[in-house]
Amino acid sequence: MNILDKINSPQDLKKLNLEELKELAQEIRNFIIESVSKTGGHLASSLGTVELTIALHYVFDTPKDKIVWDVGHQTYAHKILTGRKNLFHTLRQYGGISGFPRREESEYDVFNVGHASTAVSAALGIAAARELNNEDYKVIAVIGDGSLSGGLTYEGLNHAGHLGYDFIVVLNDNAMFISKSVGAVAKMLVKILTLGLVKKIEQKIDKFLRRLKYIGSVLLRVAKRFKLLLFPGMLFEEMGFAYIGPVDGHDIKSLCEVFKSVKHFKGPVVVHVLTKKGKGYKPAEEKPEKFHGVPKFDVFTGEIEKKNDRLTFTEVFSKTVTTLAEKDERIVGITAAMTDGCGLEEFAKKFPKRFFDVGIAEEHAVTFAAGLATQNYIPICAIYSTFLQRAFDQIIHDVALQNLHVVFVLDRAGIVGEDGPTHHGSFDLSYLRLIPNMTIMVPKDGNELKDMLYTAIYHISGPVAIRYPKDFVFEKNIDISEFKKIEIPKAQMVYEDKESKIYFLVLGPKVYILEEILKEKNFKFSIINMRFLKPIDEEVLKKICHSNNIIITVEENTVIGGLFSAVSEYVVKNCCSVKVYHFAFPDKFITFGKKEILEKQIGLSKESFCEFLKSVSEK
Ligand SMILES: Cc1ncc(C[n+]2csc(CCOP(=O)(O)OP(=O)(O)O)c2C)c(N)n1
Repeated sequence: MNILDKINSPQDLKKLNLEELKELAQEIRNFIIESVSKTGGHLASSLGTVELTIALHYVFDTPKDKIVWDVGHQTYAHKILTGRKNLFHTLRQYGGISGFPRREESEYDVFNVGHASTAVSAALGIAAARELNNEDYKVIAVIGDGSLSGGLTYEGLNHAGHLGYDFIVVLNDNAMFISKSVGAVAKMLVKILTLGLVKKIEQKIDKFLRRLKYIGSVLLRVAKRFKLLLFPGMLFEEMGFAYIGPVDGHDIKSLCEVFKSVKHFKGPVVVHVLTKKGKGYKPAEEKPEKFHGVPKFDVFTGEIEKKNDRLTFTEVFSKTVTTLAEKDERIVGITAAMTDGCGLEEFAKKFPKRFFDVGIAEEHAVTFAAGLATQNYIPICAIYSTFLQRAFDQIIHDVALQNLHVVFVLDRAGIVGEDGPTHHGSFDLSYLRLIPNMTIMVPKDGNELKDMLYTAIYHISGPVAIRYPKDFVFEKNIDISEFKKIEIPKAQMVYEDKESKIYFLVLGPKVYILEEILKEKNFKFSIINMRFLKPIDEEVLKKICHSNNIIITVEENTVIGGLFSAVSEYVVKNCCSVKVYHFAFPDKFITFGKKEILEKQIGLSKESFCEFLKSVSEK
């Protein structure tokens, strides 16, 4: 029997000696690699935190002591140690366990997460509740260096320093976000490790430790033993934190000793831990960005399952923006730590000066784009639908209010599948439609995306958004050298059946599912590709919104505030007597799992369309 077989909770962990803990780390690592190779998942970050997770659960008294993870993509070892080992093969699968911490899943999951930079604020809220209740437990926020590029983390650190509660922040520094890290703080973390700075810092230690009295002498002993630095200066000290580190994040002994000593520390403290992304699995160590979020792969060769060779919307955007930027120096590309995911890798290579990865800082990305737009640049702000939620006020206050020409490109709009509710792009049509001056376009395929980007850059003057799903485009090949202006806000009659009263008004690629139904089944209806949500094509609505017609809106967005709302508003405003039905996401958070399964579950599949058509045809 191996050690992992005997571990069902952190209590079992506490019975092990150091050698057994080391052995356990290896077993957990193998277990994660083996399992994720079959399910896909966030491998590299989770491999980097195996020893850190073991040490935290070994030293602290969880779940009484509370560990709050940032992003949550690095928590596989945490899941395995906290009673979910036997369910781990269901990771990210419909009905299985989530790829992120979820309070519904375990008492050890203290705070639900998926977006970055929330841990310090959430953990501080928990610490404040502890103080108000006169309770006694530890609160530990585990943040990545990536999280330090997001403003929310500083808001939390600043407040924590002010409150002065006992509060531990573990900074898991692997010198990477998804790909290489960006920003001044990231550079500072690297500098901390260089000798010149170390020397200066050491001179400050005495003064610092004198202030800490008894705890100071304990920390000094630990520091000497593990060759750690203790220094009060720099960023964290200014914010009211004590700092300890850097600690080797793969040395369980050091980690346990350091955590044992900070456990008794009074006030806020940062423990700086150095880890390697992908640790212990060579292919992931060598290509951590490829194994950040990875599909199935071959454990022995490290070969990642190939997607088929169809083009994705992301790839079409990537080629289009690069082609247009070749001819126009005003075009700049902006991303918030998602260069690859958003399709800006090639742009970054070709136009390094006109490319800006701002870190995990969506609010900054948008206001930064607004600043560029005031100086007649044309910023292409490429941010996933779910992450742009962060920058709602910046879109209103900094862009739309001044009617600035910023082009928002929202990838992953709609259901994303296995990452689940924190990552589905369910809301952008709603949160963008309510903003004055905004134009919103939704392409049904790659050619339309290409022409929409061209139209957004050259034929629209205020803020404009183009949104598309994580999916393949309909076409096999696309000629990216020719561009057509799309008339604003003209919808496209894809198929008209003059004998039918049924009109599908569609935003996005579901046009093709309806075309398939027309070809394969014996239903009669018309399909209109709306293209624009805002402004909406009132001409087309005027033509079809009258008695006896049946209008059905189709959109990959929550039912509140998108196309169904826009058409309903038109119908009420113009006193049209017409029936309007909708296919959209329900007003609920949608779980995780394969996209096809989720779309069936929420009634956005081919079968659901057919069932509906059958029911209205029978009437
Ligand atoms: C608000 C937000 N923007 C973007 C992302 C996408 N994202 C997931 S993990 C990650 C990198 C996080 O870096 P770090 O915390 O250092 O962890 P690492 O991946 O290096 O282990 C990013 C940008 C996100 N989760 N949340």
